[in-house]
Amino acid sequence: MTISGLKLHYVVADYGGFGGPIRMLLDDAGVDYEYNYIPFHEEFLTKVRYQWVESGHPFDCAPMIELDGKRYGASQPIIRFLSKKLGKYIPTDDLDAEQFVDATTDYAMDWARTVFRAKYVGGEEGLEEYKKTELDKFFTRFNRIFGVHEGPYALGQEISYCDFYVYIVMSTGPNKEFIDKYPNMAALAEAIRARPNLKEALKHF
Ligand SMILES: N[C@@H](CCC(=O)N[C@@H](CS)C(=O)NCC(=O)O)C(=O)O
Repeated sequence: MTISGLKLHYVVADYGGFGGPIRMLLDDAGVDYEYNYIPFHEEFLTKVRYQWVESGHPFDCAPMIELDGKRYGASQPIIRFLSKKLGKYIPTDDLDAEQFVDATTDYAMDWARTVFRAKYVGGEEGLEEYKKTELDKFFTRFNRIFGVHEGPYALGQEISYCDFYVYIVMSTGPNKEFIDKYPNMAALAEAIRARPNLKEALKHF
């Protein structure tokens, strides 16, 4: 199925955060969409989220998408919904593989929250502490997860939506300079960087 007239609302100007994987997937699939960047503190927290709720959308966090006159909330549910619509990026006839993709994404969100907290709450000190106590734990975990199937992607030769989450989190903050120390992560980075439709997106990392 093709997708047209999609609007994505999110609070980070580029490809970071929980909206980034959705953007990468849409770019990769060659889907045209409108990206509505909403400055978080100035507009989203003070105004926009209340407008959404007042107009009947019960999920007051970003990202949110609008498609065919309807609104859908939450990063992972949105990306699964889009993958199913596209018939790509999610296994359709293999529940075990689907669970693997889902679990990989869930663990990537744990990693994302940890690194975001270190960066935005802990500042320089938080990042130093993160590098000492958490960075290797997460990289080692993901290097193991990506060793299950014969890569470069989590499921092997075929890309799935979890690869976008993992690529973004491993490129965030201090993580980026450590990618090459973990061979399966380096292979994922190389494969993602070689995808022609991602050229523009990758300029932001
Ligand atoms: N479960 C949601 C949560 C997303 C989320 O926390 N978004 C942040 C912006 S990155 C937000 O809207 N925060 C406002 C709040 O937590 O009240 C998802 O995964 O999309």
